[in-house]
Amino acid sequence: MQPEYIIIHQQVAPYVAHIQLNRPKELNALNLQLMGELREALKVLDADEQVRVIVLSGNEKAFAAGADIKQMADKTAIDMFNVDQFSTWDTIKKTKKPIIAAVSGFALGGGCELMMLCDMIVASETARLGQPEIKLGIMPGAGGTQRLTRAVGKALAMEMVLTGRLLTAEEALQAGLINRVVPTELYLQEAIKLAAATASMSPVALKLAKEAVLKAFETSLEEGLHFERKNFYLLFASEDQQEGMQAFIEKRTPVFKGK
Ligand code: DAK
Repeated sequence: MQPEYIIIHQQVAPYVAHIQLNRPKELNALNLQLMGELREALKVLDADEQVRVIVLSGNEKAFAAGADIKQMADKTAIDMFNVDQFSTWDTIKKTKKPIIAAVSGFALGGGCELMMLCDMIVASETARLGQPEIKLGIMPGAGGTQRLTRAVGKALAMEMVLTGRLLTAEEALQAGLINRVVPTELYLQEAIKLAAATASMSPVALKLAKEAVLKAFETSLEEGLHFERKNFYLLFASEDQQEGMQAFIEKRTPVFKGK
């Protein structure tokens, strides 16, 4: 069945797919259906050999203005527990291929958390990022207190989470939350360019390298280094390692197969 709230663009560059959140009237508020469609699309693209990197965007006005407040407003704790949205978020988190967020306009609450689940972030100069849940009498629930704090440090994370203050794109860049800020008319193009450069690498090395970087947030240095070493050795079992090194020696561009 065709998804209603997302659009999937295949091969926007070699080996790059683009998922666009598409609930523009509601500023891409993340209702359950949209999140389910996103989860399923990512599962399919993660298994597709023609895709090595995924770009995730909204539109110029909004990446996503958060979880759908109207859908949540009358829910009880048990309703929330029974719906178990976390399994959807966990599935998204488990995507092995790199995801690059192309962010313009609002990325708020769950939208900011979704952005932070991505591996690199290209923002337009009009982007406004933050965790305004406190203004609704709640707090971030999908990683906002943890990933934001790890990215920007305690002082700024506390200010954002406790007062709901939004960051400009430039502030987010200075704080280390995002990779780059570009003029609004270029944000998607630049994200696709970054995705294409990434997709020209060995897909098997990309997945193992992504896994190792993410491990840094979950382990001690010693365990992380041990994990890195295992993934490093594993790549020497790949054809792509032989191709990459041979191509260097022969002064040509490598042709990676993901094997
Ligand atoms: N939910 C539902 N509708 C939203 C929305 C949202 N988050 N954000 C905007 N809209 C709707 C507006 O209601 C309006 O609809 P109509 O009134 O036209 O029907 C339409 O989008 C356009 O919005 P505005 O008229 O408000 O547009 P403005 O340009 O004036 O303002 C704004 C833009 C982004 C400043 C404003 O819309 C706003 O403050 N929006 C709410 C931002 C927010 O508070 N976000 C955090 C939501 S709480 C979880 C995972 C995650 C979460 C929870 C649980 N689990 C895994 C369990 C996350 C929670 C959140 O994100």
